[in-house]
Amino acid sequence: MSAAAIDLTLVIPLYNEEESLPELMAWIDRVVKANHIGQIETILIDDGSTDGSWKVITALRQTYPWIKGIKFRRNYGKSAALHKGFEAASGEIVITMDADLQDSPEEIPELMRMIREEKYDLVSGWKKDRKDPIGKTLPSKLFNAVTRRASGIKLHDFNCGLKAYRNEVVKNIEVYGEMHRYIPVIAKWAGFRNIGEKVVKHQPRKFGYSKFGWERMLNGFLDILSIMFVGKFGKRPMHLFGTLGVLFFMIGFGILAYLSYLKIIEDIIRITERPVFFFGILTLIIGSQLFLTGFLAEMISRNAPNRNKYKIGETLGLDHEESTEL
Ligand SMILES: Nc1nc2c(ncn2[C@@H]2O[C@H](COP(=O)(O)OP(=O)(O)O)[C@@H](O)[C@H]2O)c(=O)[nH]1
Ligand SMILES: [Mg+2]
Repeated sequence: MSAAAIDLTLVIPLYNEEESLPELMAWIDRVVKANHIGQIETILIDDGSTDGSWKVITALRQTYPWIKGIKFRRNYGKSAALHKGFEAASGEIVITMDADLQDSPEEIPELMRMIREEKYDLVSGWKKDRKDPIGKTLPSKLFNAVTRRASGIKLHDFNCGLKAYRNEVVKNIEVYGEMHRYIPVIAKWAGFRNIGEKVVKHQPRKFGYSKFGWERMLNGFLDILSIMFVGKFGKRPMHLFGTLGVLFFMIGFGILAYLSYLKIIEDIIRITERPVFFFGILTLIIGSQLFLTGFLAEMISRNAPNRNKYKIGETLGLDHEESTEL
């Protein structure tokens, strides 16, 4: 690698963290020097802070030339900030961390070693001894259990802000909405299956206040449905909707055929007063709707610009276009 190449990119999304930033940058600087980490860049993404965070960042850049910044005009959320940071990151290894001093920069050297030597695509931090109120840790336990089941990835702490990646990984995943919680799941769907975990130290929040509460958590639950759906059926929606549609249609058809038989052959009247009559009609309609939905989704996905873009890790003697579709 040439002398100018960047060894490490730190991506730090933040929202109203003016008090923490000077201390965090000084801490990073100490760790980088003490461990001979080499060339670094730190991309601070100020997500529409209403305090003096951006001013602090601008001032800190005078002391630490390795600081880079992106400022959003308004608050878009942590996922959007990570996405922009990932896009800009040019380091061989990319590490994300929170700006609030709860994640310790001391973990950086070991995380880098795990990516380089143990060849992980992604290493996720695990705040085993988490220094947060029970109102946060309990929902988080539940969330992690659900995500573990749904994704089949054996991580204890999916949403840890401290994570390390090979550069290629961050260029091939797309996070939006509240999907930063599921980055290991998104990475797995993108073909990066070598996912590791490291127990990391966690500090109680020193300045400011936590910005993540219940409402953000709820949106997160819907996002995993999208991820699982897009990952599994994004390129073949008819397999899901069509199957369900046919199933429902057959149930409805069966019920109505039976009722018709009773009416015509056995001459039983008042079949329309039976609850099962309405159930039959309902499932028949739902079935055909699902089928049509699948059909439309199939038509759309066939015509979408990314219909034939797949993730290509490597080619010989050929260029290939990078695709970042989910
Ligand atoms: N970009 C961005 N970062 C945020 C936002 N809310 C919180 N953060 C950052 O995400 C990290 C974790 O947030 P925090 O409030 O400490 O959540 P907690 O650790 O789960 O209590 C911190 O660095 C915050 O500054 C947001 O809306 N946008
Ligand atoms: Mg925090």
